[in-house]
Amino acid sequence: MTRFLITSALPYVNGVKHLGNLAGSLLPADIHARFRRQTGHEVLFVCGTDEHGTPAELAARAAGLPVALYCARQHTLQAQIYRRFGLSFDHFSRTSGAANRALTQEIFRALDAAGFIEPRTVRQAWSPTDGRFLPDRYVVGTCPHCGSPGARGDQCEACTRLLDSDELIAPRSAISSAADIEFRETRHLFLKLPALEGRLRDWLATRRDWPPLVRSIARKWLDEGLRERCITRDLEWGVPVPKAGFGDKVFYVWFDAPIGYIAATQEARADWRDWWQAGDVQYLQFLAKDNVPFHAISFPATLLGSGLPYRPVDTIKGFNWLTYEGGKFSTSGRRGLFTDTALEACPADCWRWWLAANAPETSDTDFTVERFVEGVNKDLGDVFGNLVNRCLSFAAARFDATVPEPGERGPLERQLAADLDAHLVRLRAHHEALSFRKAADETRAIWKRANAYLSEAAPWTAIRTDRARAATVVHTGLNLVRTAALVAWPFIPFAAEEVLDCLGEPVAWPTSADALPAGRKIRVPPVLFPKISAACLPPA
Ligand code: B3M
Ligand code: ZN
Repeated sequence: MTRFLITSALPYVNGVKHLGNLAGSLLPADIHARFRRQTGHEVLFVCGTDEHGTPAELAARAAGLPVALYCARQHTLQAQIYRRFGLSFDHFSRTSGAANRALTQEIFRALDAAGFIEPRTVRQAWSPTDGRFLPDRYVVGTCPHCGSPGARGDQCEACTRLLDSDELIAPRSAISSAADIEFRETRHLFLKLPALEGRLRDWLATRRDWPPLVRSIARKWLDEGLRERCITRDLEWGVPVPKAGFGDKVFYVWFDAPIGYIAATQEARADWRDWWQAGDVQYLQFLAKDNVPFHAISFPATLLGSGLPYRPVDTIKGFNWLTYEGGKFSTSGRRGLFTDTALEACPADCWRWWLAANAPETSDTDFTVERFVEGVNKDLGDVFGNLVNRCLSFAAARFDATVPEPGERGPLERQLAADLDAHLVRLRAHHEALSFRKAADETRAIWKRANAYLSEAAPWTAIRTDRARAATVVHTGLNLVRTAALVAWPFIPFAAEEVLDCLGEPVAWPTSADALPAGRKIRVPPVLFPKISAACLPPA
């Protein structure tokens, strides 16, 4: 038995997340955690809100709340939504917690003592009106490249070019709108990534099985040459920098956020060291492709450079983008479907299924209402729901809602068992390979195989002439429903548990062998997946 430490990228605290955030990290991490638990492994699945940085400060300001209170509320809101989506975190933490502060400072001190931190003087925007230095995102102005008036000091959203705040034309403060910006010299701390390049390359060479998307992004960063990265910011909200002369600064959000994975474990478990420092753990991270450099390069470099015995990641599963009706999801522009509205429109299982079956793995996936409605109605309504319903209703009507005693199995049952064995081997391999689309395809194939058996064996016909044969088919069919629900469980846990409950069965990994004892009482669930239509969803 291997132990699995599983993390999903920590969603930014500012605002309810959209379906893209769910599809590209939270959901696949949950599906994998469920699969590993189901196959008998010990799993620790942690996540949390990423609460520091300028976006949180700015959003709190816009909401008219102190940033700590704003974060606390948004954390609770997100945690509730994820629970309703069935995300089975062992712990959902906050990077603004005491554990993360202490760990971040500990790791920083170790890096500093090892000589990997360098103070540097930089020119930075200063606002006399606000009486403070402005981090890049606090400076807005006209983009020097495309002339867009709303560019930020780190990036122009209109043309996506990365910027430095002193390149902006007519810069203003995002806090006060004051235009009297000056550029002054100030001292910041830099992580000497180039000095860690050798260790990073050696370590990366041992990560042989990374998916191509992740490997190529990591290699590109290395080959373009690592640069020293500034890890401090002039903000009040964040982890204070424990170094003389830098007491008025905090760490850059991307420095403390991944350390939050360790802090979350510390909060969750007294034996947290066993997860981060012992040998028998596989550590898997799930994240979208824009987060790969931070997880494949800067966080491992931070840990390696610190010399502290924290485990760098074993496997990173990166995802491409989910797009929305042909364009980008945008949190700031409120474009796309958001997790709270999605839950009001359809049950969590519908979203989970579609987003996993269409996971943006090898390329981007376009979400359209039409494709969603069609996919959900077909797979969950016509295939899975129909299988469960026709089999359980028939058993209820003709066998007194009791698992019948089977007679001798015929060629149909023998072929079915052989097919199921092959399906289950493939399904397991796809889950182990973190191939979510293939795992969903295989799951659907099992549901279809079960339906095909029932249609062929036709207990509703057999019962007219041969009750014993009908009993064998119904017995086989009920076991098939169990198998169908068990393979469904990582994807659609709510419906799967409802079905298993009707059969009186716990969650387990299925085999082709029959499990239901003759004589057990069963129940018929209400229609699991009533048809949905485009009218259920908010208009694009
Ligand atoms: N909050 C970015 C994101 O959600 C960031 C991830 C942090 S993971 C340590 O895309
Ligand atoms: Zn621009």
